[in-house]
Amino acid sequence: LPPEDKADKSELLWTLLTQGMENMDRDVESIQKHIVNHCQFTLARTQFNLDSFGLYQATALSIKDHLLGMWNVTQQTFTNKDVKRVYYLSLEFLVGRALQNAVLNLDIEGEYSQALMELGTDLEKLYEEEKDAALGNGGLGRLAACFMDSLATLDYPAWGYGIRYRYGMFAQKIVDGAQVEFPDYWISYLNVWEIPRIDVSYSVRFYGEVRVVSDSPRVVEWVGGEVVQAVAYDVPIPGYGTKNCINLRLWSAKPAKEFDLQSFNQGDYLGAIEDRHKSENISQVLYPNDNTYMGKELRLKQQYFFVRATLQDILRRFLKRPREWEELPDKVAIQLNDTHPSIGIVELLRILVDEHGLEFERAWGIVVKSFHFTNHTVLPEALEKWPVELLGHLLPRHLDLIYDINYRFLQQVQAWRPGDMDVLARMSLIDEAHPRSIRMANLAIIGSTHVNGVAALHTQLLKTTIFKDFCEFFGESKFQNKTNGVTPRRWLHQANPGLAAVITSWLESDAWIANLDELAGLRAHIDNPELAADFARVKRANKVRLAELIQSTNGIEVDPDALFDIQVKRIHEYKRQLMNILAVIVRYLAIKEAVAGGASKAELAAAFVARVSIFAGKAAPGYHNAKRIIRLITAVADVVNNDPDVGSLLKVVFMPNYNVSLAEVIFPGTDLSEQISCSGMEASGTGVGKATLNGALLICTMDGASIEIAEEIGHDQVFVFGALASEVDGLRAQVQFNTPPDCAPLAKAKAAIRDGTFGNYDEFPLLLDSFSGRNDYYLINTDFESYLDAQARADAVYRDQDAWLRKAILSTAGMGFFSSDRTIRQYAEEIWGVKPCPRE
Ligand code: CGF
Repeated sequence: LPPEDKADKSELLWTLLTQGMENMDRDVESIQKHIVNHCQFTLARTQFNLDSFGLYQATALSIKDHLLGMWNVTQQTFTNKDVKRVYYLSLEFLVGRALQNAVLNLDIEGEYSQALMELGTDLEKLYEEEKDAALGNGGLGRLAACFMDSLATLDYPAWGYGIRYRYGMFAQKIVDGAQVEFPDYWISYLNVWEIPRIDVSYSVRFYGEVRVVSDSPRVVEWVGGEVVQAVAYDVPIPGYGTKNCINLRLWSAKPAKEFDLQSFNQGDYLGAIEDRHKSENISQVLYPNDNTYMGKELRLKQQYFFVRATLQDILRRFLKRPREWEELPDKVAIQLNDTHPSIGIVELLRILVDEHGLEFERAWGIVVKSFHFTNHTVLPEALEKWPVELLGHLLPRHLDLIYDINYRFLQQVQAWRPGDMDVLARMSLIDEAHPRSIRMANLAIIGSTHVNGVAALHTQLLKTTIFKDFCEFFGESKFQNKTNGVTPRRWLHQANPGLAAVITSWLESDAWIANLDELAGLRAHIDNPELAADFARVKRANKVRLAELIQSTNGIEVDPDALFDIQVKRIHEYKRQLMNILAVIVRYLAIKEAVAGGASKAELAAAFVARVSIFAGKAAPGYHNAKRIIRLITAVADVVNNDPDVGSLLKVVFMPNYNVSLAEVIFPGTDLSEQISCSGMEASGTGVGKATLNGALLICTMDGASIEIAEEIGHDQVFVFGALASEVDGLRAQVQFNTPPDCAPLAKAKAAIRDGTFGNYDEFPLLLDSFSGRNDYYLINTDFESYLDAQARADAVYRDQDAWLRKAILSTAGMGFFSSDRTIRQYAEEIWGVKPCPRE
């Protein structure tokens, strides 16, 4: 709908705007003019000061213009057709770089390459100029980014909502072998992809008090406190093979006017400026914790700031036409990415009751029908709980409403299980233990229509363990599984152009890019040695590229013909990078023993498969054991890489600053992908999908998505080991009450650490103690020998390159199911009830 002051504008302006919505020419000459225009008139660069970064910016700006044309028509189509929309609410979007992704999705790489070549530069070089948008920690944030790509590609009427953090995920440097964090000021230069929407801004209140306006009917208002302003920044998200372009709206905190005026009027100029900074703090920094919850007030502020702005925006759009509130769930589906935005449930209730005068039960019915909730973890330490006092101080009206919701809910529970006080205590929104706190997962469950886990095992565990009571109370149909997927556009088409070309040529079509199930067609050629040769050639080239990167970042020379064994992900005890490095130590000691025993070079080569063990990942800054694990890896690397006895038989590399762009180089160069979490603890894992899609073989426990991947690609392709999730509790009890001694290889590896083989660092005894004997919560000792056995099986297959390549091809061929397109289609059909809406 046109703005109110349309009448002031001429018909001419209106006609031009309408015609001009999408008039971008795609020929080489027009592209060149467009880029140069941006150099001159947006960036004010001349031939004397135009550098590569400027050219990247101008190129990206010209691509953004293409996207905006598409974006405008897409949004107009959604509005005109008045379709049901889905809103994906996530405090994290780990997007990475955008230029190459947009160029490929628009299918305009050829034209841009030529245009830039004639201008004397190289498109590929410009790709490298872009900084990663790292507004996320790991799997959860990257999943949100993959989902945006799929939502756009499949033409769903969708929007993403998030926070425009000024500082994204910290940059990691390794200084003297240890992780050091540096701020990632990613928007320090013009962020070409975003459109600041000064016309879209909402106020958000914190603190203050609840005043009763009337008792019957009961009307209250929330007043006082402080108010900040949320300003929208829009990021266009293109799909592949479609002219739809959807929106990612990120909120930035700014001081609110009413707040400033007050201070200025009191003559406190400097105080007012200081307060401006305080409000801006809300969107300053992404909390760098993955799988652990941070009970900090600022974090809750971020969460509320985010949902308050988002819900106002959603409702404004909903109310553009006259409607009944009951229509909200027919027009709007809100997906909560974890509990982080779950205070939104209470906020929508508050808006309906306090601002629009709906009666509680009526409002609650509408709320529950509008929300859906994804859980990403069963780890108790990751489940968010906000102290009652903190929440009540920051959001006093919300605490009232939480008590109301809880009271009504517990009455139902009581009717369901009369007299069962334990079940009441477990299902209550309030944890009565000190300090009393609000269980956000319980709130998200009772405030949503659907709850889903992110892999089959994980969903099963939700239903039978942490959410068992709720599953029995609400019935199984509320709890669904939506196994995670990854977008084949970024993770194969973009990251691995060599393999993409091979696949396209063998399938005689590139339809797999939009329909990953097509990969299964590779199986028809499995016995053709030429396909294997193609796979081998591409893998080697990708390993050479990775080896060059290792040389330039780590200064370590690695042999591209060695087996590249890779574990890249957040550093966490349950993911067991520690078990991996301990096995590397075992291998190192075995090589040393063989050398000491007089083995010749030929004998060594016969006994050991040359390996490069590559690690990358960030540790949360306050997670000491994770940091100790990094320290151990770098210490082992120092010794192993400089030991002349070992030579190229074994290299250990810790690549610093793992991020999306680095992952795009690592996965295509992976031979063996380590997914070795203690069973039952990795909800899904998403790196596993990226590696397998790129033809890596899996060494894994039966955990998370690995289970389903093994089923799809065939168990023969996978090196499985370790305890099953169903055995873990029993084994832990055994470790506790009847602690077994360390198995021989583990004892040897530990002894080598203790005797200073890898240096005498204070951290090492602490690290060793943390998982020794009864402390072995992650079952390293229990699983160690079967892990070594799986590694030996991997070595044996690697020696037989034909067998290895066959497994690699079958791995890629079986990955159709793990496209995020499949996941999103399931969400759309089974949870949201939204339909594709290609633009007019
Ligand atoms: O979400 C995770 C990841 N660490 O971000 N969880 N959280 N929170 C899980 O641990 C992964 O297993 C999962 O793949 C990912 C996305 O669902």
